[in-house]
Amino acid sequence: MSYVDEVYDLVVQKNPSQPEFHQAVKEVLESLRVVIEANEEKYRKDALLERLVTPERQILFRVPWVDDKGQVQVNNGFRVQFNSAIGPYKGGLRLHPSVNLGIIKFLGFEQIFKNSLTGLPIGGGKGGSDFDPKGKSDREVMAFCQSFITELHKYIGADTDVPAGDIGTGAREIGFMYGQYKRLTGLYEGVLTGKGLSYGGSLARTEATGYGLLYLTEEMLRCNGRDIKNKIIAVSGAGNVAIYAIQKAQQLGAKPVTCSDSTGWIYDPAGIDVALLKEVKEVKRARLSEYAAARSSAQYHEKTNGEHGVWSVKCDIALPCATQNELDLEDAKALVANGCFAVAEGANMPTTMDATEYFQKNNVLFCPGKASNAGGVATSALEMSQNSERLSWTFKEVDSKLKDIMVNIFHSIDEASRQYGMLRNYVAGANIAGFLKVAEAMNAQGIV
Ligand code: NDP
Ligand code: 2IT
Repeated sequence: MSYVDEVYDLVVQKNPSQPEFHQAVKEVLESLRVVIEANEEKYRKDALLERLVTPERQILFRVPWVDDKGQVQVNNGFRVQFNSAIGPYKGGLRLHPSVNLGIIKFLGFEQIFKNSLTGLPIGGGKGGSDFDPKGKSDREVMAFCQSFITELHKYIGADTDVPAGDIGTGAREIGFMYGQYKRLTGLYEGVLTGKGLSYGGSLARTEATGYGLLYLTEEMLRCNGRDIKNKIIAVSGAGNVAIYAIQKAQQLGAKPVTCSDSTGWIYDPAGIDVALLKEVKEVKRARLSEYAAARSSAQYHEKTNGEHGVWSVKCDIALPCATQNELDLEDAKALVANGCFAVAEGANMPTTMDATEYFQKNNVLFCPGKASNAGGVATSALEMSQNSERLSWTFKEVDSKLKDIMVNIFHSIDEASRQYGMLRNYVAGANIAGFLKVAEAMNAQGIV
């Protein structure tokens, strides 16, 4: 059996009931097959792949907090410090009832390669909890965040592990966590990113993932003889990534016509009204039905299982920006039949493996999240730099660095796909380019 297959089997055996983690590992290992098989003996002797798929450290903890009725609640807390070969662990904290160890491990594993692609010195990590911030009062969210950090603060720090936002963790949650970290340690340091601008946050971090997604998409299209102007875009999600993806798409002259949340989706043929969307989701934290109620051009559809949702709309480009495995083979078929020619992932692993293969077979330009959504973590790394030098850069400065990083990422994945004879396979290009740097660093640092 080949080394790649052996290691994949081992991952399935040693990590039962973690299908998302298996899926993320499978996708990466399949891409690496050509690289590993060219030098199989050395990789096997060094157990490089076994070390790559095994987190350096996993921290699992209890998070007790008191709700507004005086009832004690208990959640599970997680931080997976996956790989520190190229820098301190870096990655977000997800707060969502679906969070379990397998989800955090898939996200942490993806983060290793994503962070490597940014060209910045950051290792891979991820964390979170099965706490659901939806419907909780600000005081309850604060109580949870303080309890979460009371335990986690022992394991993080500006030079060791720097968490940030993800699903359910935005500026409010980062603020509560930062305050508690500072209180416990007495340190005013860049231990979290995505901070508010008044206490060490970076301009453009809020916008970074969505903007970065569009910078990369624009470059991918340009290099394939296409133009983003006037293109119809289907976007899923209505959170941090989706909102700023929609905003930048409009600035680049395209027309996003959809968005979605966990309860339903919007088709707005006149183009999404970003100010209204922000009001509904960022300010009121309400459902998308309120968007439709305030805008006559918009149609609201309740979420129903088995229907294609936003992927049923005729579009040129699809940007999945909500969650993992939200775009399956049937959705991919509907998109291709409707003329969609490019897909770039804003979320982490939103496209199932068979849907990805279907896009590739049908010559749809497909960019995986670890490349196309890397703008968020890249700008987090820029926030770390600003915190270290105790300075803050202008919006223009950060945004222009972000754009350069995204354009460079596209070229490095394109180059890797060519070098290994898989032209336009950006999945393979991203996995290989991300892996080579991490493998070299691991190799140089010996057996650790
Ligand atoms: P938010 O919490 O801001 O928004 C998430 C959006 O997706 C919400 O509209 C939410 O609906 C919807 N959603 C979440 N889970 C589900 C689900 N199970 N079914 C249907 N809809 C769902 O998160 P982000 O925008 O930050 O994150 C979105 C994706 O992007 C995630 O995959 C995340 O890992 C990834 N990502 C985020 C980065 C960042 O900087 N924030 C960076 C790189 C990737 P509702 O409004 O009802 O909650
Ligand atoms: O998935 C991701 O890259 C993020 N949620 C952002 C992580 C970060 O450290 O900014």
